[in-house]
Amino acid sequence: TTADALKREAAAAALEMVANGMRLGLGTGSTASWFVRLLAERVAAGLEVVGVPTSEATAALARELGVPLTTLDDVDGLDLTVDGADEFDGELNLVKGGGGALLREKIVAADSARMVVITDESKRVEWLGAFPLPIEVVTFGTGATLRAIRAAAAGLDLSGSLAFRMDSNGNRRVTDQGNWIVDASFRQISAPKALASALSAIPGVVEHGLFIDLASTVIIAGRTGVERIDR
Ligand code: DER
Repeated sequence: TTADALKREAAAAALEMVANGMRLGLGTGSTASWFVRLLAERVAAGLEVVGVPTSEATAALARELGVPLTTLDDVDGLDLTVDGADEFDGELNLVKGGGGALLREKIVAADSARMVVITDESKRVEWLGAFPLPIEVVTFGTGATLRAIRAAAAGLDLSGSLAFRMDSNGNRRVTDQGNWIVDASFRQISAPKALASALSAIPGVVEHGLFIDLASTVIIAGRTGVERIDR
């Protein structure tokens, strides 16, 4: 499908930024999976890289395809993380977490010299927030955590419904790290930095999907070609 072709094109453009010997962060989601697949072809042809996966799903795909894996304990930081996004704005701030991997994705991205985000036009927004904001919460005391999220949002003139992410069995989705995810439908986040700080200050919030000042490049695959925006 065209959507798939656009994901593959964005992934291919990111692959051009990979040099021999690089230590890579491997993102999560359908676009990042294309990057892992194309990277695996280059590894099979002799490219020497190691990758830190941002989810068990990406780890399994990388292992299946023969991409050598390592951990953030075994390397002294990463050269480049390639990952997808659910939204990006004009300052290259992101909403991520649609695939439920936002905690490991942010840890890996933050330990990388550069973060390249591979997207298509559907992810470009003027204001973040049309995509419900994923917030990872510990499973203890979620009533208090949700009250605190509502209060923090209200303090920023935001309101919206909060819903636990559910799995296919109708249970609360459990992340790779054993936490739950609350999706917050804020609709339009006019002050993403302020919301990010307010959410991070809440005791039961482990992480949230606002990636502020982390992306160094966004690659956008469109019908007229591939656009690259550097921050
Ligand atoms: O969950 C995530 O953060 C993913 O990277 C998501 O934001 C993008 O997934 P997609 O490439 O399947 O749209």
